Amino acid sequence: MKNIFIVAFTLMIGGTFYAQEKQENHLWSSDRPDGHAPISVMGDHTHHKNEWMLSYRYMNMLMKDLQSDGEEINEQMVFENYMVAPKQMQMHMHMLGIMYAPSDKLTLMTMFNYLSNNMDLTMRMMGMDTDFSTRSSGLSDIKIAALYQFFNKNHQTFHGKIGFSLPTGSIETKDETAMSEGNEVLLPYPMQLGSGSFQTEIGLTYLWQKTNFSGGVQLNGLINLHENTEEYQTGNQYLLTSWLAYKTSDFLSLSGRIKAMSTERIEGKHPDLMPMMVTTANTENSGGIFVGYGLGANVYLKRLKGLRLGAEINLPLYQKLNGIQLQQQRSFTIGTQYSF
Ligand SMILES: [Cu+2]
Repeated sequence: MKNIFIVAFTLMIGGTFYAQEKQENHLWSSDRPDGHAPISVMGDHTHHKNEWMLSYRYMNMLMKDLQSDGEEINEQMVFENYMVAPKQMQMHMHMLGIMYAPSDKLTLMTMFNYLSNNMDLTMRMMGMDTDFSTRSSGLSDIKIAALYQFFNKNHQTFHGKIGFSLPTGSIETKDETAMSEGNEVLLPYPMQLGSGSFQTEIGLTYLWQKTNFSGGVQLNGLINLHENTEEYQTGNQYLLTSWLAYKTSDFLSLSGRIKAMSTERIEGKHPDLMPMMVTTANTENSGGIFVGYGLGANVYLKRLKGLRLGAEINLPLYQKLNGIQLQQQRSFTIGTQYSF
């Protein structure tokens, strides 16, 4: 009789452990190279209680070749209505991120971005072309956010994001232009470092895992809460992205991603910017739809306490931009993440 009790008790304890282990085995886990999304995706994962993460990313984006409402055009057509045509723009961004989880459900994050922009333009006056460049650099808008995990079971997890973007980036950046006769003048909208407005960011992320594959879907909205001090507000932005990753080993995964982004036009106008001067100073030429794809790789060095390296290249598939704008070409992101 005593033995039966011991056997039953052992089975019960064993069963409980088994059930617990089984449940743990069914959790979605970040403990693999594809446990983080491709490096260009933000707020894709949550952390365990008391875990910190530091991250650094560098992004480089090139914009080149003009289009007008989806149709490719040349400079000649720009000069019919404007004095200056943009030729190309390069954006470099350094992103420093901090994440901390006060609980398994809640993760807090903040991100500091340092931006530097470079635009090459051509001025046509009385049939004479003059090429020139403008530059801007500095701190961009600081972002803070909270991620809340709604569930984690069956190798799937789902979390929401609510965040704010603080108007720390300058909207008064100046530089010399071909027309400014040596004076520094206000640069057009795309060369400014911030939005000038408090913005709210709302996002939803769904993640799933199989033995060698994983993937995710993220929906994000960035919404301006008010007009800035210069009587305009940048366009609200909506992003939908989905990725698939293949885990080649315990330390390397490869990923493919699609991304669709819709940006609204700038509302209002800065009183000091003259829309006839250059296409980028006219708010009609802002916002649009961009669809692209990304190819990436994640490296996970578990022996170095979970140090990660990631790289992703993004290329356009389709873009229909409002008015006359430079088209987005390739962009490239590399980064590292360290959890402790
Ligand atoms: Cu993290």
